[in-house]
Amino acid sequence: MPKAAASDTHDLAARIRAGERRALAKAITLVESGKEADRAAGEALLTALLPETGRALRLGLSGAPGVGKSTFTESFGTHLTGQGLKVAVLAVDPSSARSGGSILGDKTRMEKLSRDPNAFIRPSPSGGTLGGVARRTREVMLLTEAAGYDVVLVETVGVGQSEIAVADMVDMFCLLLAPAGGDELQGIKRGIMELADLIIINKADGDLLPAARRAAADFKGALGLIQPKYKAWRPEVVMASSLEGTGILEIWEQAQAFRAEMAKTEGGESLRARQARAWLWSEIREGLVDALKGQQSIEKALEKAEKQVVDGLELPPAAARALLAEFLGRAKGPPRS
Ligand SMILES: Nc1nc2c(ncn2[C@@H]2O[C@H](COP(=O)(O)OP(=O)(O)OP(=O)(O)O)[C@@H](O)[C@H]2O)c(=O)[nH]1
Ligand SMILES: [Mg+2]
Repeated sequence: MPKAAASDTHDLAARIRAGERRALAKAITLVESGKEADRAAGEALLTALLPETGRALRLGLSGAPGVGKSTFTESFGTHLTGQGLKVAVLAVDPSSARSGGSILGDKTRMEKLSRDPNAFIRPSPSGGTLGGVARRTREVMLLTEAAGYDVVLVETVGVGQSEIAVADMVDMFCLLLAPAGGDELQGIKRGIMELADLIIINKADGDLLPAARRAAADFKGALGLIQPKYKAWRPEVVMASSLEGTGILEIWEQAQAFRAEMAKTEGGESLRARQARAWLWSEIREGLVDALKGQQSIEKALEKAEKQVVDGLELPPAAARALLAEFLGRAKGPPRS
């Protein structure tokens, strides 16, 4: 690295460690940038900050549109800053459907938190692949940790793959549900319930309270049928009202109990180790796919394979195997002398 760039990195890292918001925002812009030079600078910065990362409690929050994620974040986040904690809120949303309106919506739903000096809210960059958005969110999470944030809340809309990506990068994954039981319960995919370390039935207030109680009982029953993710942790169902602030304390207690329990698991892989491993593999997968798509010599073969499988002339596994063999053969290049 050139000397000037190295000293820039050094300065920026120092300002981030000091908790300077502007420095943090600048660093985030760097890691989110698509430019090669910025990417290199962002990586150098993250490497410099690595010793200061990993201390926050990383919480994932997922739920269907309108279930109350932003309202919950406002309520939960202000509870935490009220205790003197610093809270960062990040979003993973690869759909890019998050329009300007929705971000404005968040601003009004998180009115107090967005003005709180101990809170830092960062909407997800729109567009890009899930892998790309998730990578940036991981890096942004590390930056906020280095800047001294105690709790990082990673929010994702509960549709599809983004939940798995978020569950992979956080310590505790919370699923937010609206009061409903029976039929609705069937609509929640089992795989998503299996990811949950805590289920929160939001909107447990007013007319919705009886339905929330029924939903809580239904989900407790459903959880009993699921293979637990960890030996040491049994997911609970908690009722909450983000509007009235009920249940918030209990959820925070659950999060702390989870953290304490996970810290004791001897012999087992730590949460941080698991997250680092998951990140490595996600980078390997993304990198391979990017390299494959980026190789011009293989473009024709890719097109042909797609057509063959779409037309039902070839089995996808066979086509994929042939493509990979060709790709890996070329990637190896001519034998070195
Ligand atoms: N009664 C009641 N309504 C709530 C509660 N939490 C949220 N709401 C309402 O539910 C609606 C959606 O809330 P949001 O916080 O925007 O939901 P969201 O999950 O962030 O929605 P998206 O960002 O669009 O996915 C709003 O009208 C809220 O006022 C609650 O605890 N009780
Ligand atoms: Mg929202």
